[in-house]
Amino acid sequence: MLVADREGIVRHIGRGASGLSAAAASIRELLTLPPPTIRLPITSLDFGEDVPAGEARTVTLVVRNTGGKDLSITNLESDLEGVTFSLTELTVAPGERATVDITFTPAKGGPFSGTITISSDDPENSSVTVAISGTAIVVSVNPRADFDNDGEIGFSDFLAFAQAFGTDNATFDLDGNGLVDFPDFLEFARNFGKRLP
Ligand SMILES: [Ca+2]
Ligand SMILES: [Ca+2]
Repeated sequence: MLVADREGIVRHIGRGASGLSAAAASIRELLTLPPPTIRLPITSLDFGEDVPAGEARTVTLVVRNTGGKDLSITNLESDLEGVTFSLTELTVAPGERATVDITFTPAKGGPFSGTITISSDDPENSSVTVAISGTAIVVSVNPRADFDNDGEIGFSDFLAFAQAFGTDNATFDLDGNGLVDFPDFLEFARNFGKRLP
């Protein structure tokens, strides 16, 4: 009695009754689909060195199933406060991959790091981790560019600025050189779209 797998590798050689049951066991083993296997192409995610504090940034995590049965991901969580996931439960078919968007909103400036823990029904790796890191920056806003004082440097401010362009109106002369000119426009443009803290 000889049992070989699909690649032709001999899995069992035996004779007699005891050899038969051993052969049956090795055939059963070959016919059984391998369990789900979680694979992460990368084990660390970088959010970048320029995440504005208070603003959300999203990176994408790829999860593969290299096993023979459906992989059930039962939870994703992070020890870093402010991390959210596009989904925390999903099923990945054998040989397939899935993506999860991971969003982080830093509360303040400075480097940050943490860990994402993924729980699944992979019998060998029921819990795998991904390191996350990055640096948040505090974007400075010039409050003087909010000409109409509504808390936001927006289009209404731009209209007011455009009207004052070329004059000596001190309110719009952001660099204080005595004229509302192009450097003031550059400073205004840098602040455009931002809100005052
Ligand atoms: Ca405004
Ligand atoms: Ca000026």
